[in-house]
Amino acid sequence: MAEQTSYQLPELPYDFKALEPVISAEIMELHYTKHHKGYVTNLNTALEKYHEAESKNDVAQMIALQSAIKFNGGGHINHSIFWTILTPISKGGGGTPKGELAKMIERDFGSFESFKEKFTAQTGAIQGSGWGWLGYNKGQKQLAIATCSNQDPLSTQGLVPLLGIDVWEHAYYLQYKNVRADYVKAIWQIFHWKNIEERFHKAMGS
Ligand code: MN3
Repeated sequence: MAEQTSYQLPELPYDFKALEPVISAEIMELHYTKHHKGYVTNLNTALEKYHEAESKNDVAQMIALQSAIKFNGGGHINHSIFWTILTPISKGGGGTPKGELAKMIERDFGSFESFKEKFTAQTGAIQGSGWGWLGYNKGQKQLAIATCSNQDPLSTQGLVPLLGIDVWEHAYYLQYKNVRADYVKAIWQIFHWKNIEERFHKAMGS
């Protein structure tokens, strides 16, 4: 069998309780050690089966595995971004973006407040499980707010992900119960704008 890369759960850049009071330690621990780890494990299993099917020229089986690869691969990509665009309040979480990203948000949404309002409204309105994103459109050289269902990665909409909010119930229910709006409102206190600005510069440059 051909050599195959196995995906790993990335290290969490802070401990489980570090994002309190916005996200509880209990949610963080389950979210990271159960949910994200599950996507990684299932992605590796699906890819292993895929490579096996490929080696047998079993196209039907290759097609059958695509939804598992999309779902678990998307879950791995999305959560790997999510952990790094958040940071504890004590380490500088929250506030507003600076520099070129701040200017582009003003250009494309009118103001930071207006961006925040639109982003919060669209993300809060996602039906069922999904993600709300701020993405960069390289072709049009502009920012866009987008929502994705399930674990579809933002690249499926032709955008580079800069900032995302996981609105699956596993991300907030133990703490915020059914009130997704409170979670989506509170999470602005822990956005790691420095990381988001770095993603933006990388997206513009490449
Ligand atoms: Mn999640």
